[in-house]
Order: sequence, then structure tokens, then C-alpha cells
Amino acid sequence: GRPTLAVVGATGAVGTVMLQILSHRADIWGEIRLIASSRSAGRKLAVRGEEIEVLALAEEVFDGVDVALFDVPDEIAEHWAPIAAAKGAVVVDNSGAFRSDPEVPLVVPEVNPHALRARPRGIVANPSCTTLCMIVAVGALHAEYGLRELVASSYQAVSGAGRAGVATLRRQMSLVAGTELGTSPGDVRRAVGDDTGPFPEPVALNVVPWTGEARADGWSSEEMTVRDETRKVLGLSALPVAVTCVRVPVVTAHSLTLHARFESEVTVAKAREILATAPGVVLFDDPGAGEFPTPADVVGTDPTWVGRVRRALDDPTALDFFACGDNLRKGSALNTVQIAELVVGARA
Ligand code: 2RA
Repeated sequence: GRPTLAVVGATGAVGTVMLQILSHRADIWGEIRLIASSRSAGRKLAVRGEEIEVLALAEEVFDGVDVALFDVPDEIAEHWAPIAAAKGAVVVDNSGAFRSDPEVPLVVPEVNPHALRARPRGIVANPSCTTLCMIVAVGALHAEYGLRELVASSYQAVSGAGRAGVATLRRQMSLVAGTELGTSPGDVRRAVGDDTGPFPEPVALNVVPWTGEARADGWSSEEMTVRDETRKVLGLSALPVAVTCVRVPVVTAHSLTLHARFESEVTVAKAREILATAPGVVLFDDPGAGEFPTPADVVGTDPTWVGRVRRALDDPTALDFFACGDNLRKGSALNTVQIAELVVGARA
């Protein structure tokens, strides 16, 4: 029969998008089982036009499951993914719990599908949304030119911090809308109050140069993650990567500016050809005609959008460009579903 799929964390921001994506892609799955915390058990969610009751996370729910998509906090994934794997499911995990485990492949189907073959723990990791919103474009250029160094700055949407992130931006926007705020130090902070939700500073009328948790020497966990994941996905374990992660008042779609240095000279014409033909990438780049991707236009779409492709002014081996992708789709749910499809394709 057709394989059974479980979605663990079905009620979350990413889980919701997983169900939408599963409802619109080629229907290769038999049963789709929805799983969440006991708090959400009993709720009904629509997938493939059918209402399905959410089950509480427990060992038995993995009986007969071929592939289990996980989008839950790290500690929940750490505990439950090995349980699901022991029950015979291939786990595709979107938490940070396994991404750096050498026995867990970190897979982007357009870039390193071969990495899926060796999965001794029965777990496959999905990269973080910030990496995923640029790595398909960077990977295509790397395949042609050989990447030597990557410098990136992110402009991350609030939905990267889940439903609480979106609720925080909406609440703050309603408090500053129609005011003259943003003209004197601290006026926005006073208007939105001390509760800044999952962000360290107000995000409405602001940008916040911090995402994730504190790591050594002033780096954030998100910055370390983007570096580690870029290296792992591209198979370049010593690649110099410099990242600065920034939160912006956008609901959904992460953007990045990128400076990529390669082994040899690049031309914009060739780079554009690579990007225009790479699977999963859309080149939208005619600034003279006002054409470049922005989050407001990219949200809800599947590809990685690229614009502003330029050769570095002071280095003929480097390109500067802008990439933008839906952090809940390619950045999370879509890549997870694509991996699951590859897993069962590889089995058949
Ligand atoms: C964020 N990348 O945008 C994180 C979520 N995984 O906050």
C-alpha cells in the first residue's frame, strides 16, 4: 500500500503549512496521521480536504508509520524522534536537535540529495529557515564555480519565531499605527511596553540585530547555525562563513544579502544563467524596471527568489546578490515534505 505519514507538531505555524502543502502536492501518501501535544489532542484539522483528529504524542501513534515529519521544540524532538525511529519510521526533523549530529544527514533535495542515503539513526535533519532561504541559490553557484567564502546578512520575518512572533508584531503594529512614533529615543519601546514577546527589542518600526540565543564571543545561535549548516549541506567543512542575523518587521519570508567568493573569476551573465536554470530558484532581477524580489511578493510561494546579482566591485571572483524565500515553506515545511518524498521514492 501507499506509505503512512505522521505529522508531529501539526497545530504549529510550520505544521499548519505542512498540511497545506500536503494538500496541494502530488498525493503519494496513504494515511496521514496528525500528532501534537496532549493540549491540542482531539482538535480536527483539514488535510487533503478531509478533517482529521489530532492525536496526543505517545509511543503507539508511531505504529505503522513510514515517515514522520517533526516540527516541535528541540527537547521534544530529542526525546521523541529516536522513539519514532525505533518504531521503524524515518524521522525528518525540523528542530535544531540533530542538525549537527554527524550521524544525521542535513538535506536540501536540490543541493545534496545523495546525503539522504546514509542515515544510521533513522533521522534526517531539515536545515533552519535562514539557511534554507539562500542555500539552493548558493548551492547552484557552488556547483559551477566552487565556493571559497560566504558573507551573509539576514532579514528575518517574525513567523520564524512561530505564532508568538507573528502575534507580537501584530500587537505592536496596532499600538504604533497612526502615531508619530519613531522620532525620539525609546518612544516605540514605551508605546509597545515591556513585553516584547520572543524578541529582545520592539520589532514594529524597528530592526533587531539578534535572532536565537547567546553563544560564545558575542555570536548568536542562529549565526552559528547558518555557518554550520552551510558547511554541512555543501560538504565544505572549513568554509569561511560570516553571518549577521537580523529580525525585521515582516510577517513571513526571510531575506538575505550575500557576498559569495569563488575559486575563479565569475561573470554576471553566467551567474544569471546558472540561477535562471537552477531547480527551485527564480531569478527576478531587473532593477531598472523595478524588478527584484521582496518578502511581500515572495510570501506563499515555493522557490528561492534571487535578484540584485552583481559582480563584486573589488573582487572578480565574487558575487553580491539578494535572496528571498518563504521561511515557512521552503524554509521549513516544504523542504521537510520534499525530503519525505525522496525517502519513500528511494525506498520504492
Ligand atoms: C527564526 N530561524 O527565524 C529561526 C527559527 N527557526 O527565528
